[in-house]
Amino acid sequence: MRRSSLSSMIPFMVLFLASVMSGEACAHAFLDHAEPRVGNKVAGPPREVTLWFTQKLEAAFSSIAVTGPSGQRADAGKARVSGNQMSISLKQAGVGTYHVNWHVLSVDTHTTDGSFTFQVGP
Ligand SMILES: [Cu+2]
Repeated sequence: MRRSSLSSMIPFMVLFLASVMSGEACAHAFLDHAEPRVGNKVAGPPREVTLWFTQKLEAAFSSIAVTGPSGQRADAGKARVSGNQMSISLKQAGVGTYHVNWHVLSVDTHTTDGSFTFQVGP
């Protein structure tokens, strides 16, 4: 009885190992670079922020939120996705530190998120 229940589990163990191994091979969508560049300082407020990822994105489940120097929302609405690139327009929010928070679903069905800052000022 004990022996047969163990052998009946083997197909599931094989499936589990296969899914773990394929998960390791999966790249996810990580931030490759951004404009304005991560941690960088730009002279004037940019009209938009663009992020490039290591994989193509699913537009319906990918978003960016940008907050300006005084903590106010600085993005002007919905992010635009094209392939592995996502952009969002900015409102005029003055000089100081901007926080960019992103959340994406890549075409491999995995979600990733992260944040970075850039500075606006002389
Ligand atoms: Cu993935």
